[in-house]
This record gives sequence, structure tokens and C-alpha cells, in this order.
Amino acid sequence: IKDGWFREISDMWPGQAMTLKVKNVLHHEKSKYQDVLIFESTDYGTVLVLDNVIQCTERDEFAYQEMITHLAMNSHPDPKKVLVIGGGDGGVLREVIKHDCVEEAVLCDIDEAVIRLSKKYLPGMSISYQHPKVKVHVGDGFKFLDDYKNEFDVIITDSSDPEGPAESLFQKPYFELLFGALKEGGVITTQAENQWLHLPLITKLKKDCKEVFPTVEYAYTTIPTYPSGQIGFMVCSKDANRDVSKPLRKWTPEEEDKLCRYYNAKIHEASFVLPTFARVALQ
Ligand code: AAT
Repeated sequence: IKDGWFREISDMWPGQAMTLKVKNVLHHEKSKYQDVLIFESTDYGTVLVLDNVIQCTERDEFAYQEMITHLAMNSHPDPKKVLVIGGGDGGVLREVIKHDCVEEAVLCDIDEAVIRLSKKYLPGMSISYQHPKVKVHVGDGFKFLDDYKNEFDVIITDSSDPEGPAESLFQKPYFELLFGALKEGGVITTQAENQWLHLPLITKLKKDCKEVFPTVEYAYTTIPTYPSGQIGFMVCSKDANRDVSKPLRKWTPEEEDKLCRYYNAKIHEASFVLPTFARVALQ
């Protein structure tokens, strides 16, 4: 923070940086895994920052949390058991339990500090921790998955960027673990970075996924406070005949308006339509 502005400078997005005006620093600590900063911004509500990278702001988090969740959940006919890797703020869990068919939602985040501080400073996201269907495990997602075979219908990896504790969550062995932990017909989504900034990384990610899953597609959402204003997802299924770009289950338009602020059935399909430069690179 300099002169009252937070600047998200990183060599993962060279020569550019999101800047947010700070009203008040609420908390700053070094956890076991990362530097954790929480501040109140002038226009984006409360902001969670890990290792100088914005993880979420109250104003636009729904654009990411709803999309990473419902793209997977609505591509599965009847998800009962759901796992979230990362996502310590609780926002993805909040979206998962909007689906009445869910019987159990498990979250595994590496950093207890993110969970503890989100409960204190981000109530709109961490409200989900009070839900009776939710179970929480603190630990590394990669190690956690190794203990589960044929267990989950949907697994959502809401992870930070590959520099830091989430590095292993972007590599092929992780996708092999995901595949093994899914039941027949299971679906995953993972945070898959930005098409303007990380096309080589996304291309490699898609290739690795393709070697593990029969169905692999890249989708994206818009979000002002992530680098370059967008972030993508890899959506994969164990079922070779599943078209994840079309929702298998839909809410009614009235339900959609009540349940979600970003996601709807049309934007589900639209999010897989890529600009030519990205489509060609990812073919
Ligand atoms: N919904 C907020 C968005 C995030 S949060 C990423 C979470 O991943 C953090 O809570 C972090 O503690 C957790 N995490 C990192 N590594 C691991 C791991 N190995 N196992 C389990 N959890 C992990 C993502 C923001 C994306 C930012 C885009 N620039």
C-alpha cells in the first residue's frame, strides 16, 4: 500500500497492475503459508489479498464464485457429494448449497488464517460455514485428494495462482487425483487463469487435462478486480458424452433472478464461446 492505494504488482502480469483505493486496513498477518491482508476499499467493499494478489472483493466476488460453481454443478445430473479445494473465504460453498440435491459439501483449504479471517471480515461469503451440510478440513488439497477414490460427484478447485502454495494444483498429477476422486459421470472445474495474460499456461493446462479427462472445455467470466478483468475455468467430465457447455439442469428464469446475480443458463453457454485468438490457441 502506497499513498492510500493498494497496487497488485506481480510478474504474473508484467507491466500492468490493478489499483484499489484503501479506506482502512482491517488486518495484516503472515500465516504459515502466505501474507494475508484484509482492507476496506473505498468502492469495492472489503478485499482479501494473499501474497499481494487480490483473492476477492465484496463488490464483484459473485461473478467468479457463481460461475466456477454452477458451470460444474449444472453440468451434473444430480450432484450429492461436492468437494471444494481452496475457497477458504466460503463463497464457493455458499453457491454449492444453493443446490437442494447436495447432501454434503466438503471444503479443504490449506490456510486456517483465510477461513478464520473470512469468518470475521467477509460474512457474506463465510455465512456458508454455518450450514449443516458443510464440513471443513484444513490441509493441502493435493494431499487431501490422495485419500479419496470414487467419492465425489463434483470437485471445484478455487485456488490461488500457481506461484505459491497452489503450484501443485496446476499440474497433471493433480488432475489424475481429481479423476480418481470423482464418481462415474463426475464433473470438475478449476481456476484456469486469464486468456489475455496466460495463454501458454492455459494451453498446457488443457493438454494435461485432455490426457486425463475425456471431456475438457475452457470457459471464462468477467470480473473487474482480477488481472485483465477476466478469469477462466477448466471444466472437465469423466463422461465422454457430456457437453458441459450446455447446462444439464436449469433453474427457471424466476429462480435464476432470485438465486444468482451473474450466472444464468444463457451465460453458461456463452462463457464457452472464445474470441478467435484464444479458441485457435486452445484447439
Ligand atoms: N474465492 C476466492 C478466490 C481464490 S482463494 C484461493 C484459496 O486457495 C486461498 O484460500 C488459499 O489459501 C487456497 N490454497 C492455496 N493453495 C492451496 C492448496 N495447495 N490446497 C488447498 N488450498 C489452497 C482464488 C483467487 C484467484 C486469484 C486470481 N488472480
